[in-house]
Amino acid sequence: MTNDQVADVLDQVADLLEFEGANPFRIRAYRGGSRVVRELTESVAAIVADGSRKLTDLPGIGKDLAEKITTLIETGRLPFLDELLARIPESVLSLLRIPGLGPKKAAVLYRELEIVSLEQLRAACESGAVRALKGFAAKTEEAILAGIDLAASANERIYWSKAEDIVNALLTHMRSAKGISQMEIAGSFRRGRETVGDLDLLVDAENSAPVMDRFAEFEGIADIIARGDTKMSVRLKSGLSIDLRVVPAESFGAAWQYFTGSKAHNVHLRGMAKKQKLKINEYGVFRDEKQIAGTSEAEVYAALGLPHFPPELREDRQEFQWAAEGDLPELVQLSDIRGDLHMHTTATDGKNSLEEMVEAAENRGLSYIAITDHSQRVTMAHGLDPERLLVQWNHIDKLNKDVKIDVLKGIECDILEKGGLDLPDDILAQADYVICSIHYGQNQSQSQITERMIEAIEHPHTTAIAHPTGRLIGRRKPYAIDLAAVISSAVDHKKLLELNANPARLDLDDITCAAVKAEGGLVVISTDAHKTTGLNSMRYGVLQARRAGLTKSDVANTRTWKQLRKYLGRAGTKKSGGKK
Ligand code: DGT
Ligand code: CA
Ligand code: CA
Ligand code: ZN
Repeated sequence: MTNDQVADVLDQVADLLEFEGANPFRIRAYRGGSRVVRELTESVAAIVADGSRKLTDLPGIGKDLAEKITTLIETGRLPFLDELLARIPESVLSLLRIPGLGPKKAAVLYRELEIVSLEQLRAACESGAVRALKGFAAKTEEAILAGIDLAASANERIYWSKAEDIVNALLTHMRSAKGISQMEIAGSFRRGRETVGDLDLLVDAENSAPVMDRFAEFEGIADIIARGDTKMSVRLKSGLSIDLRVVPAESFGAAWQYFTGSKAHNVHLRGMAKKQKLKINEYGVFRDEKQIAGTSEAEVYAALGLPHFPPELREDRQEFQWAAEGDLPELVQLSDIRGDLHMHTTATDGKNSLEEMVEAAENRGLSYIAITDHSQRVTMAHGLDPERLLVQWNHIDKLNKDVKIDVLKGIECDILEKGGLDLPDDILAQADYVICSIHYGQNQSQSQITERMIEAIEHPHTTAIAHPTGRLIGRRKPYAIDLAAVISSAVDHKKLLELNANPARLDLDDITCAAVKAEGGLVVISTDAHKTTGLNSMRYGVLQARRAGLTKSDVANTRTWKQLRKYLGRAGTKKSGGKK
């Protein structure tokens, strides 16, 4: 459990206590404890695990709090929190998190107006019932309404990978509907955005009624928001909405183009059409009133003299300029990927053994992988010290004699809080592949973090930087870091910057990957797999790379290991360097 996770639980307890009107000292103790844990530069779990140390030695952590934190870390649960949660209606919890409200005010609303949900709260604000309460004003109402919108939009978006599961189920479900000639997903999902707000399904059918009837039967629908002749919207129990549009064949391409977006791309397109005295909308491309294109997307773009843009590029970033120059990049594909250079085993926090990971990689057609378990500093993951690391490398040397793929001796070496790498140079010198990453001291200043990172990049044994910003999409902001400086240093020293393909990370993001390319650097797409199935995440990374406009040559691991090793200027060891 990370310090942030522990702190989040303590904050939640404080919120709930405050909601219940508990003793202010008690509330303050939890809030104080949360702050201490969050700002701690070492892992609180490590302190708990270390028998010679006591949590009560930390400032602001008393005996009661120390016990609670220990229980939480050792069992992953806090019974005291469960008790609080059992006493409070679940929907009230969403009220506590609204910016501008807070637990105290939420408690008043609950007591005085019996408000337990966001919908009730919105209605109460709009009716003026809230401002009539003591301690509330018209301004508070406004702030709460703004907060509701913010909270709603913050929770709405889901990871692309999650959306994909729903898309697959949806398409399977819809295939048995009567009279569907074509069916496609549009919107942000098709563009491969890292998160998806809602799904947009497009169907070509002459008769919309049977299509909509079938749509209404999709499993997990909570309510039907709207149903018209050609358009229908539903909301799933999970909160995700799906928009369905039924269009005729002669407009299918135009509609697919229009509803794929992005909006910015479409706006640009409309402007270009206007200049050519054409009109473009979801029904087609028109000269005067005559439709000149619409059945296929390619035809729609061609009517405007444009190439058939890959959906991932349709963000009105560089695609129109590329098209004008006749120089649309040929985007990297999953089948271009030859190796995966970041993964874990049971030696640290992975769930599968070295042999299992190797076999899984072979089954996926990879020709090389790097085993990169955590280094010693990452105590919670049971990180490797030099002795255990050398045992693993010895094991890899032996294994390499029996397997077809190249298994590289790697390490995910922690960049220490005070700067410097977590393992001695003479050990790192024996590695085929060294990725460095920051796990601790994420709250340091931008200059501190950037300095640590650049020092790691400059280290002669470093090959790549893993998840360079530390963000977790929708959950944890990137740490403060000067990415331009990091990119320029990586390019200067011929070091790779990772695009971590874990769908919750996708770190670096598309815009930063494009910046790496622009500076002449190489991105390495890695899964950071913690189990064999984690290797399947490569495609999320490839999708993100495509959004960045990366081609095969911009991605390090489309090369053979021999080519890449040469680029990196790394000596090949006899067993893992020389085969291919
Ligand atoms: P999302 O759902 O927030 O992840 O993002 P999108 O891009 O899927 O947005 P959505 O579902 O609101 O609309 C789907 C597409 O429909 C959008 O990408 C472009 C098109 N579209 C929607 N509204 C407009 C509009 O007002 N103007 C234009 N030109 N296109 C629009
Ligand atoms: Ca959408
Ligand atoms: Ca939509
Ligand atoms: Zn890792």
